[in-house]
Amino acid sequence: MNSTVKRYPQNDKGRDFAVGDIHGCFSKLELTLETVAFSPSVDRLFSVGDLVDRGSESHLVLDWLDKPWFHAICGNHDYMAWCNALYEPCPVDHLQHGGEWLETLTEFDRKKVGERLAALPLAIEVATPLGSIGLVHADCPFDDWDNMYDAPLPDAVVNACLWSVDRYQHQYAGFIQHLRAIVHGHMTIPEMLILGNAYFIDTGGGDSAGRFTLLNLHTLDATTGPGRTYPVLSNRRYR
Ligand SMILES: [Mn+2]
Repeated sequence: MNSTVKRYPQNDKGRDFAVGDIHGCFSKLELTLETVAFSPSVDRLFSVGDLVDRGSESHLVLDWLDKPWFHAICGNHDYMAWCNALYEPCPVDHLQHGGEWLETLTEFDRKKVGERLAALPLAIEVATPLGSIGLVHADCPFDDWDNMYDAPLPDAVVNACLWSVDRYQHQYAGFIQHLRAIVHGHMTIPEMLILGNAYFIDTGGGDSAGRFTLLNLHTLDATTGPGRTYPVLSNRRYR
């Protein structure tokens, strides 16, 4: 697991957007990018992880990771997928979480997918004119972002970053210091939710029942793409 924070310098030429869990719905993501007139020559798109599983276009993930304007962190599904792809032990059964697409790949492509997803960083930090913005898939188990630079991060911290639902479930609104905002996916909700300086932006774009939210990292304004408003589910823990 690549448990590092990857840093990106400020984008002075265009806009930066973050998007929630994609889950192999890349065509729908393209339609969503059209709604903000996304310009690949100057704009950048940052994914909060869960690029693959469940959706029908997971096999396109390598094409997307090759795009120079597209940057992603590792989500719990990307983690399950690379463990499965590289025949590494995994705490959960990937096949029961939408991983059957891997079985359709050639052994060559399966290895490439595994290596590429295994290289995704656990976190990203993007410089913006008003301060740095962090991206972590599920939760940042610290009150101070600087702790993410401790190396090596304990397994419990890595697991929380990938899987935790604590901040959301407790509606914990504490601020993470040394960061303008942090962006999470993982919890699929009808509308973007802000707790302290944490922005939960997964509005189910990676599901036929939802739509993508694009968060502009310079303005922190959110734009929703085509699709329906994801329903309120009382028993859904995480995806
Ligand atoms: Mn997730």
